Amino acid sequence: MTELVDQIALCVERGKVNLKSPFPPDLKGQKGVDELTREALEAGIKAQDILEMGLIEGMRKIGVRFRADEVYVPDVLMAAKAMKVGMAHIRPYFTSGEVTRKGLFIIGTVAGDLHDIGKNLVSMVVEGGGFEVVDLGIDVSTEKFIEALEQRPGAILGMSALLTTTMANMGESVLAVKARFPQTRVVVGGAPVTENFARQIGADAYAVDPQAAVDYLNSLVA
Ligand code: B1M
Repeated sequence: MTELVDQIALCVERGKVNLKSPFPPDLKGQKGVDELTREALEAGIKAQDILEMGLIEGMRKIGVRFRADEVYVPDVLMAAKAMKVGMAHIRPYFTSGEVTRKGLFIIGTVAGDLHDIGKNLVSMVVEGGGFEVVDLGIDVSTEKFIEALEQRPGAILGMSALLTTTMANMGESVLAVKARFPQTRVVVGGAPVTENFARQIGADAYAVDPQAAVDYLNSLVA
């Protein structure tokens, strides 16, 4: 069993989607996450174990390697694609309650800001980390963040900003969210954002990269 689950983790990390996928070239002609996840379920391995020790573990590894500059954005995108294919097989077990997610994460790029490449990476890696993710997209107003939290109380909130000009909007949104939902945890990130700035605007955490966001979320649900 461990071997099959380890193989799933490796295929997620390497972005090997299925037998037919030509990427990565050195795994051409080999099974990918699609076939291996199906086989693991058929072999009676618990969906929760496949999720945690296979799919999530693979995404964790790629997140750590991305942080270390050993891999780049396309590698994370391929890993997320492979993860998604595996998740499609696990999804029915969420519905039945046999598999549970760690928590709910709402994320958006703040008002006035259209940059979404980094935010999308965070979304994917957090989902790969075992959380349900609601992505509000770009140019998200304070009202939209608040509305999303009203609909999903208990969610953890993430905000991304890429412009020095929109960092101010991030500050306003955090302030308003905290006034309305003092118990909501807010994590912020994006190229111009710093630990110091996060503290100044009253955010609960600063994440330098997607894996740091996952680490923070894990610390909240541990
Ligand atoms: Co814009 N842009 N851009 N841009 N753009 C930057 C950010 C800029 C630094 C370029 C420059 O001048 N050197 C500059 C900002 C300068 C500043 O504010 N000091 C800039 C500017 C000025 C602008 C415009 C104003 C240009 C203009 O129109 N005159 C304009 C603004 C539009 C707007 O938002 N209102 C604009 C527009 C655009 C495009 C639309 C063309 C395009 C965005 C496309 C898209 O996102 N779909 C774009 C791009 C691509 C860039 C650069 C080149 C690349 C950004 C990127 O995607 N990086 C950027 C210059 C650069 O960074 N080299 C630039 C890759 C991505 C993986 O990294 O987003 O940092 P990043 O995300 C990282 C981390 O920051 C972190 O994790 C990610 C992975 O490690 N992270 C989080 C991000 N969010 C997080 C949230 C978390 C945790 C971690 O928790 C919640």
